[in-house]
Amino acid sequence: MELEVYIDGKWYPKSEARISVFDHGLLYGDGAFEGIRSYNGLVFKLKEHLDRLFETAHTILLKIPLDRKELTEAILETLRRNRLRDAYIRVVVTRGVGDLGLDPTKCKRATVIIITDKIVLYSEELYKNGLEIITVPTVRNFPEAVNPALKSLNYLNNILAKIEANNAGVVEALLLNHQGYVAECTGDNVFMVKNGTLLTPPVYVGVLKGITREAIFGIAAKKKLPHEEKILTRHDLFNAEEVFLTGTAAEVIPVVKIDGRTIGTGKPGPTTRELMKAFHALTRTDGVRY
Ligand code: PXG
Repeated sequence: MELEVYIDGKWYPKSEARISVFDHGLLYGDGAFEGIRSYNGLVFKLKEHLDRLFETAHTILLKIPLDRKELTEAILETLRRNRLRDAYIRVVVTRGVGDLGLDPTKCKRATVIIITDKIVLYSEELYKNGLEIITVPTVRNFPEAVNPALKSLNYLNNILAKIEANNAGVVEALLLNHQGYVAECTGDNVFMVKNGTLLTPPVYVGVLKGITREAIFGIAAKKKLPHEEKILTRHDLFNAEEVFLTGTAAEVIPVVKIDGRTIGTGKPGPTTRELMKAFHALTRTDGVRY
């Protein structure tokens, strides 16, 4: 059976799921989205993802035509219809259909799309042996322009960084902010371990407040592992004991080389491996059942 996609209250087979070419999500990248995962029939951190979606929508003055309860039910029903126990869930809310011209007041109603499918970002081999990443010339968006804390449909900043990494023969890019401090990767937050302390850049540097990032801090707190937000430079990362990335799609993945510098021993470190294990355990037990 073909997967079904939710669009504005109805479900369509994947091959017939379409929206208008006049939708401002397509014409201008005007909208918000979330990438969520379910594991073993449980949606992981659904409340946190909905909070972030509604916050992004509030900031960009986008009215989501469903309330939280209705949107939750639409997500769970899409998962049930598709009989997916382990899924990647993409919720997209666009400004909706309007005229040519970027004025959003012409868009009468936001379009709501829910896709549930699979996602694989990196090979098993990379989870085992670690990633090599590079710093790219494209810097992360200025918080005063399009704040990276928004999960908006404008991902060109991230895509340019991804292209620059691909062109250099690596699969992931490290973006610095406009002051040269470490921001994040194209769809992942960055962590490092130094003297046993877990460090990640604060959100005001210009990064997404990742939900996996928050989950990792939660696990660290439980394990009494020292952890704090700190402004970081490339020099800090190069000399870290361990570096890893976190994101809904990527989960937790070790980094063993940055800009040609070996990180730690050049192999995924014990703290990273411990956190990967604890994160997987959490995803198996914590979530909204459907
Ligand atoms: N930074 C950015 C720029 C992101 O887009 C993260 C960090 C990690 O946040 P979470 O809340 O997921 O821990 C993201 C999330 C995809 C995909 O389709 C991307 C993300 C999430 C899910 C899927 O590539 N990015």
